[in-house]
Amino acid sequence: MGNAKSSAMSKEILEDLKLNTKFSENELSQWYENFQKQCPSGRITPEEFKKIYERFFPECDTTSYAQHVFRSFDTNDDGTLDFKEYIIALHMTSTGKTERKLEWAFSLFDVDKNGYITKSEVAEICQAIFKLIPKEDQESLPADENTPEKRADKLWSYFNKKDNERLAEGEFIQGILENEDAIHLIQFEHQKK
Ligand SMILES: [Ca+2]
Ligand SMILES: [Ca+2]
Repeated sequence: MGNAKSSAMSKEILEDLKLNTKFSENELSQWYENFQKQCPSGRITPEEFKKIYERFFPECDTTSYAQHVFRSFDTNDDGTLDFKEYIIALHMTSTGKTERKLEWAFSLFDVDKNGYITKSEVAEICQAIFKLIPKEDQESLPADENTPEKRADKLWSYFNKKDNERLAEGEFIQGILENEDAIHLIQFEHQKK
């Protein structure tokens, strides 16, 4: 215990991550080292995860967004993030591939994890995203996007669904890809034009 060897990443996980992400063995080893340092237990709890978001958004209420992101990363539903879930998540959210990002966005919006997105789930995530937009930026948002409700309505309108219908993953991804304006509504970054 306590020596460098015992904290090395298992070969299995390493091979699996090399296969499933674009990261090199070197990158993965380095992240693993950092992960171990920041998180000696090897698992990130929802509370620790929330603190990471607080560091990035010190002036915003990150609670609900962090909870939703945590849920979308916790693929085995055990209430913690292990290194593999953490790296896969990092891969999905940092990759240049829009399609992978949208797959992740789908899981973010699918609050109850039943494989479909409803309008109320869209409204819930829009609420959480809106809390990450700094107050001064909120004021300069377009009139049809300057409340969480309006954003949810606008986003939902891109999918050509009735309010009581639901969206499958393919429909969600297609709807976002076909509407240039839709992608910024599922992100918290304020698009300056
Ligand atoms: Ca987990
Ligand atoms: Ca759902």
